[in-house]
Amino acid sequence: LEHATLIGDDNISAKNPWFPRHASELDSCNHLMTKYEPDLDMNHPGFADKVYRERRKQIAEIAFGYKYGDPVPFIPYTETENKTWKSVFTTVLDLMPKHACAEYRRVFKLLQEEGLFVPDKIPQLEEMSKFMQKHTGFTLRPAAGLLTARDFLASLAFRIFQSTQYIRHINSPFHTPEPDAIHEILGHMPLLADPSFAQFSQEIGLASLGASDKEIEKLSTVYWFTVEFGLCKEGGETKVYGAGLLSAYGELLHALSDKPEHRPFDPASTAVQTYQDQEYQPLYYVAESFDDMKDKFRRWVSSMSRPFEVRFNPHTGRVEVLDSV
Ligand code: TIH
Ligand code: FE2
Repeated sequence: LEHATLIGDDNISAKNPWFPRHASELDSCNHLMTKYEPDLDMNHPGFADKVYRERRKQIAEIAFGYKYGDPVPFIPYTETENKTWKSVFTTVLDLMPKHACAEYRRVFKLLQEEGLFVPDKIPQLEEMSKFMQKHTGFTLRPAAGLLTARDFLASLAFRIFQSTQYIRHINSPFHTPEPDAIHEILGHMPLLADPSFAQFSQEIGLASLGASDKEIEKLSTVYWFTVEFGLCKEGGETKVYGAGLLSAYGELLHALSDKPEHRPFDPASTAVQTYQDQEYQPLYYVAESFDDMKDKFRRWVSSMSRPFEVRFNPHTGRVEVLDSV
């Protein structure tokens, strides 16, 4: 790499594909996967609720209008939405001390001390963004729904997390088939404010830039089994760090029970494991620790076939592309 040359952002080609080189270019990385939206998914708890669907749409519109550099727009959440938050928040409060990993517990406490995590009020994304920025440099931009894996992972390379802003349906507070702000805030954000976990997240993002469709599929599968549904060891016990478990207590208890299978995290095999995303998982991967998970992930990523290397320059906020041939 010492003699590698820097590739400019012109001359887009197979060897030099387009991908965002700066966070401002994420303005064009907001393509949606619509299959789990309440308008289309008959199993969505809001499918038959016109008022809910209108509200969800109204909040999603805000994300479409968002541009890099804007503060995340303030949402005056309704009484119903705050009630939904309260039921999820209080169950997390109950279960977290025993079942969540130490890193999550540590940041959760900070969020309580700062008055961001309280039972009666959904925190605003802009306040959460500022909190995370202070700890790891991660910031938020609003997303209108479930994004394509390529667009979602690309943002992580810049330490940006694309977050939904609408709230799940009141009738189904403990599990939702699509991400919502409660999942993002309670599940993802505490760990994005942990330095080691933030690093891991950014590395998945960097590995995704300019990757082939097949590799994106593998990376998003690794993301699924770690960031979303990962378990880890802690002093002889198994704890939860996956956001999809931390925001859905039914699945959290299922994951830690003896019903599903537990396997040691191993990126090469985890990356090709099929999964389904509508019901509880039948299989979870257990990491030894965040450090061990990062080591294994790095070794596996270096075996991926990109004809260039990327690195994030924190001074300019740009991703630099190096010709590695
Ligand atoms: N099932 C999670 C919840 O109810 O909070 C949300 C999701 C996680 C991953 C995909 S959807
Ligand atoms: Fe998620």
